[in-house]
This record gives sequence, structure tokens and C-alpha cells, in this order.
Amino acid sequence: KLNWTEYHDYTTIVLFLAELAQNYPDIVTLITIGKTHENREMYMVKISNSQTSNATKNAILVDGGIHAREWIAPAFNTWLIHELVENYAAHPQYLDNLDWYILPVMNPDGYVYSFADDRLWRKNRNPVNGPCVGIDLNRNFGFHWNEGGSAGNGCDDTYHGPAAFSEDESANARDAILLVAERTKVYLSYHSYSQVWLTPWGYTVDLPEDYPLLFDLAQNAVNNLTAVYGTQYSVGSTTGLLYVASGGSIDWIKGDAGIPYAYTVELRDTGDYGFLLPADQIIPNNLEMWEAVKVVADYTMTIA
Ligand code: 0X9
Ligand code: ZN
Repeated sequence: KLNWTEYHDYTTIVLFLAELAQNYPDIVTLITIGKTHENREMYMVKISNSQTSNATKNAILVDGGIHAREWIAPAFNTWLIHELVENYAAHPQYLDNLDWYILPVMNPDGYVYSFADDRLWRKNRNPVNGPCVGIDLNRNFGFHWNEGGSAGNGCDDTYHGPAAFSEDESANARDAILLVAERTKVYLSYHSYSQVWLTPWGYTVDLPEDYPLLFDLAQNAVNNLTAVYGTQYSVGSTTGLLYVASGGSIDWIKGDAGIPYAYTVELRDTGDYGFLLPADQIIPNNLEMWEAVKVVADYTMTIA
């Protein structure tokens, strides 16, 4: 049993997922999707109500923790899993009409390292580059890889790696995502911090042709989020609001995997604490973000 009054290490998170799968066998499947560089098991949680199962439900894919130090992202994802499953009776429509695939921690090695050694670690832990360890997994995805906003120097925090999908973690995520991509309409990639809801593209200042649709859904989601505590989020494209960054997960998700509504969401805060978001903000962060996710889920049910 997990709580959300503190941040949890990888072992504790995995234990929580295993228990949930055991307690709710008709709803939760824990899928192992491969091992990390340091040989940790990576998990994708499938949440699907077998009582209402059919082959045509739309699906929502969620990840977090691509960047190790962004602890609020796994903390939201585990809470989202909890809410969907253990609070099913309060909102059965979200499981009766949708399937969910959640990758709560996409960079387990980095996450463990950020607990044990360096709280501000970002990359994975592959020492491919001599003394400087790690590849930025959010520069390693294979759609317009290495086309700007990523580093070729292995000592840099945005090092894109020796090739697209060179890393175990990004390759495992790619393979697992491709298996479920067809029915998946929405992808939410949780990061922190800065309170922005970003659309593709990251590799170019050009906007996707369906940008108005992506923008409207995001803006509606953010409006309901803000209604909870007044927390402000900005909506826009990655290059419009942040910077050019190629090799990011959402670009590949939209450009290659063909999932139309692909977003990067940067959670609390705007810099007062930054990556060191105090644990007493986990629950408020999660409650307001849940309102946004519900808007997305309601919409996803209507996509043909
Ligand atoms: O730079 C990043 O990877 C993300 N920001 S963070 O501060 N969490 O590192 C933004 C990623 C935006 N999406 C793409 N680059 N496609
Ligand atoms: Zn990040």
C-alpha cells in the first residue's frame, strides 16, 4: 500500500504495482517490457476492465520519469494507477470505455541513482562515454533524432547517445508502445518542472497540421486543472514555449507511432523548488492534474 505524502524509491513502487496486479487480477496486468542497462526490470501497467473488454476500446498511454530527478512524475503516475483501479467505483466510465497503458518510471537506473547518489541526476546510467555517464533518454528517440537541441558530447546533460534508440530504456519503451499503438489515441509524458502542457514538435518550429485540435484539448484540460487551486499552466508547442529539442519521446510517438494526441506535461512548480518539489505538494499536484486527465479521458472516448 502506497501513500502520496512522500516520494518512494523504485523498489517500493514496483512492490506497489505487483500487489495491485495481485489484488485486481481482472483489471491490472503488470507487463515486463525488458531490462535497463543496470539490469533492472522495466514495467508497463495495463489497466483494462476485462468485464467490459472488447477489441475496439481506445487507449491512453502515460509515461513518466524519463528524467531521473523529476520525482513528481512517477509520484503522479502511481497515484493515477491507484485512482483508476482502487477508486473505480467513483468513475467506472474511465475503465469501461478505455484501456490505459502506464509506464510509471521509464528510467529506473537514473531514478535509483537520484535517490542514492545524486538527487539532480537526469540521464540514464549507461557509461558509454568514458568518464561521463548517461544518455538523455528524451533526446534518444528516433524521429528526426539529432536535428537540434541535443548534445553530441557525452558529458552534457542533453547527450543524445551514439544512435537513435541506442539505449535499452528507450528501445524497450519503443517496442512496448508499438504493440499497443494502434488503439492508443493519446500519450501523456510527464516531466517537471514549469507547469506547461506541450504539443509536438520539438525538432522543428513548424506546427503539426492538426495543432488546433491538440491545442484545444490541452487548453480544456488545463482550464479544469486551474479551477481546482488556481494553478496556472501554459499550453503551446515545445519549440513555441520552450526550445528546440529533437529526439524527444512525443515527437516519435506522433511522427512514427502514429498516436495523434501526444503531449509532454511539465508538472509543478515554476521554479520556487524546481525538481525538489516538497512532498506535501504531491497530493495537490495529483488532484489538480487528475481533473485535466479526466477531460482528456472524456474526449478520448469520443475519438473514432
Ligand atoms: O527538455 C526536455 O526533455 C523536456 N523538459 S525537461 O525540463 N523536463 O527536461 C521537454 C521535452 C519536450 N518535448 C520534446 N522535446 N519533444
Ligand atoms: Zn524532463
